Amino acid sequence: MEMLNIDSLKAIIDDAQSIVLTVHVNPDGDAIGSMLGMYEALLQQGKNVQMVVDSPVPHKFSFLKYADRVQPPEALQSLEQPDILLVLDASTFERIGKVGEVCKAPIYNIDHHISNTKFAAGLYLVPEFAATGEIVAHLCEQWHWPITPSMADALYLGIATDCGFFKFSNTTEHTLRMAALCVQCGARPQVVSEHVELTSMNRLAIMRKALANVEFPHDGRVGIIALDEELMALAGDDTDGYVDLVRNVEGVDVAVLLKAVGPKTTRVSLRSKATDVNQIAGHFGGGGHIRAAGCTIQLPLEAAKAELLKELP
Ligand SMILES: [Mn+2]
Repeated sequence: MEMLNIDSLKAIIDDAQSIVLTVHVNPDGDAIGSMLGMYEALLQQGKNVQMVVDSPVPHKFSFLKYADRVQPPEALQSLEQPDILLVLDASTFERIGKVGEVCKAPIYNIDHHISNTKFAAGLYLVPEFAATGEIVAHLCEQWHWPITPSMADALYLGIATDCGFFKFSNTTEHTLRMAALCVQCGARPQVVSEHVELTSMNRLAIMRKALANVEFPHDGRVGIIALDEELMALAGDDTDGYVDLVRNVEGVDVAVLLKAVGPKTTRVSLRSKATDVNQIAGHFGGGGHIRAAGCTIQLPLEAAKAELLKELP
C-alpha cells in the first residue's frame, strides 16, 4: 500500500489507458457526483473509461449527465480488464461489493473517510475535505483539467450532499471555494437541490410513522429514529434524511437512525455535534467520519439499540 500525493496520483492516471471507476454500494450523492465528474474528466483526457457499480443509481441523481452509463458488475465480464480500477468515496474493499470480485486490475483509491482501511495498492486520502467531490474538483483545478457544466453539476452535488448543503462541521473555506468553482463552471445549485430534496407522499407517510416513535434517551443527549421492518419495506433504498429529523433537536448530541435491514440485522447511522461517532461505529466494525459514521449490528432492531446505547455517552 502506497500513500499517494497529488503528483504520484497524476502519474498513475497518466500511465493508465483504460480505467474502470467504481464507488460504494448504495451510492450517495458524493459517490455518484464524484464518479460522474471524474468520468467526464477522464474522457476529456482521452481515456477508455467505464463506470461499474454494484447498485443502481438512485433516481434522484439520474438527472446528471452520463448517469445512464453506469453499469452493473456483470458488465465487467464482457469488458476487457482495465489497466486500473479507480475506487472513489469507498473506505473498505467490501464497500465496492461484487466489483471487487470481477475486476482483477490493480486498485487505486481516492477517498476522504478517516476510517479508510488502506485496502488499495495506492491511496489518495484527504480526510480534511468534506467530500470526494471536493477532492475531484481540487484535482481538476490543480491539473488544469477543464470543468464542463455537467461535471460542475455532478461535483457540486457531491460536495453539497456530503456537507449537508454547507451546514455541517466539515464545511471549510476550501469546501466553499470548490463549490464556488463548480458554480463558476456552470453548476446550478437550485436544480441540484430540487432533484436531491424531491420527496414523495410515500416518504411523508413513512416519516409520520417514524416520528411517532422517536426517543431521546440519556437525558436527551441522544435522539433515535427507527425504521422497523415494516417501514423499511415501504422505504426501500430511500432512507436518506431521516436522521436529520432528530439531529437538530435542542440538547441532542448524537442523532441515530436505526434501520431493520433484516430480522437480525440492523444498520446504524450516527451523526453528532461533539461525540466522535467514527470511534463508536468502529466498536461495531463500521466507521466513517468523526461527526458522521455508520455500522451494521447483527441483532434485531431493539437489541441493537440496547447495545449501541451502552457505547454512547
Ligand atoms: Mn463522501
